[in-house]
Amino acid sequence: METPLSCRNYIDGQWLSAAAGTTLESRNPALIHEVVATFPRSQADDVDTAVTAASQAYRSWRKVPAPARAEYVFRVGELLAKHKEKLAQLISQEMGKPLTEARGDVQEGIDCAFYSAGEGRRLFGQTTPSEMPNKFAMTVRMPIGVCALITPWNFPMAIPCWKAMPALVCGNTVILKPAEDTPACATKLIEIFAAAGFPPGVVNLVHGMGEEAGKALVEHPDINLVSFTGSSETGAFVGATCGRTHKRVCLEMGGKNAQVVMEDADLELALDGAVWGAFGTTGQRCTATSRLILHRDIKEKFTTMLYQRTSKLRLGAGTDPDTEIGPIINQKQLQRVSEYMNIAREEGAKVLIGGEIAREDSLKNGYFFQPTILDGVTPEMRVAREEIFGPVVCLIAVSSFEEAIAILNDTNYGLSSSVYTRDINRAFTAMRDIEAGITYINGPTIGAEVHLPFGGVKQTGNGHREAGTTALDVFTEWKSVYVDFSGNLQRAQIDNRS
Ligand code: UN1
Repeated sequence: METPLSCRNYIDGQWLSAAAGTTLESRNPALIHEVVATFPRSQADDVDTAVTAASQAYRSWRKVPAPARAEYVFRVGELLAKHKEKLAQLISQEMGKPLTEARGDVQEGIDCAFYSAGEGRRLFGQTTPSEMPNKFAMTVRMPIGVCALITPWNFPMAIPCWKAMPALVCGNTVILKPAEDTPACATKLIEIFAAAGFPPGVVNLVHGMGEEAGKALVEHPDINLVSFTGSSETGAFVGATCGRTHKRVCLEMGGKNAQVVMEDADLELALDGAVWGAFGTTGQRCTATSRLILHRDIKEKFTTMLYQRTSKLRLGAGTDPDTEIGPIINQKQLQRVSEYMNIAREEGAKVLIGGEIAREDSLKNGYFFQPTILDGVTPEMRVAREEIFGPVVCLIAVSSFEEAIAILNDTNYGLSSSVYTRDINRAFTAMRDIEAGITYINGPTIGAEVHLPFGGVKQTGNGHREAGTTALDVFTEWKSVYVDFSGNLQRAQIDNRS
């Protein structure tokens, strides 16, 4: 076993232990005896040091021209590309996803770097006429200040990148608080930011537990914005705290995403989409397909196809190139997925395949759960309504397109959605009527690209969209500027009226 990586916080350009000297450890979810990294268990005083550094750095960083700020981010993209393979290996080891997907995670960070860097030369505002003569009117974007970025373990490279990169280009300073399960990934990522040469205090990293370091960040009076991706429970706390302390907050939380397969669909294509959407990343994406809404005319055939494909999926460590399905992230999540199986059975759903923790010799030292299909699910069952975040998909039968869309929408969440059909009218109806932030036609619910807005409606989020140009609206404030060159006092609404 290799020596565990010793991770530190990164504050004001320096790698530091927690002031109290306490540490935590992360483990390989495929081999739970293997400690991947130790990392600081930071407390409120460590958070305060980071906030002070970030506030200080903000004063000058906001004045660095945006194209120059963007060049640092571009360099991060180049370095991520250079170290892509090594980073992907680490993601597989610490988070568990298969290498191909881990490479995708890093690639999403690279894409985000190059896309965000381009914004440094845009950051467009608008000019508009003034109602008064000899007066210009325009809008400009201003940074917000010190941003706390609280990120999950499922995309340990991509999600910190899609928050930090636009935030930095917009002129903010950032403090990343990554998930406790993937501190080594966060450390390697921030080493790359450090190597890109940002001035001290512009990019900071504070490790620790959500209820300690995370909470202290959200409550800190000098944090101006919190961007959070994670569970609905924690999101509710973050949102309430930011509401009380008047911080801007961007929340991206759960999903209960559905893929509809109509009777006119290309079933092979829909099958590929369903398997990837439901079991890719072991179902641990907020965009994962957790409901398959199947038209009755094809349900039996499609279920057989899905069963056969699912039965062949290879479970294993993400670092093994043959692995298709990696482990669940930790014991708590494994327990949660198992408990949903009991709930499903009690409610009358049928476990068609899977439904158990994998006990094979090669898997028993990790948190492996068999890919699972639940049949006979009805929309009111808890398994059809609550986010499971594991390799579990529920089959729901419908008799019409209208019924399919109604059931798809019958959820408190609204992140991703998908419809497989060859009927263009149905495709456009779906686009109009589905209540979700993302709709795919003839594609799976996962796989969003960084240059389009990402986020959801209802309880998935709070109205913001990260990624795409809308990320700029998260990380900037608008200012309206009037320049009067008339040399007179011009009273709008008064002097230009008789
Ligand atoms: C997430 O699970 O929080 O669209 C993010 C996707 C990925 C991002 C998922 N690009 O599936």
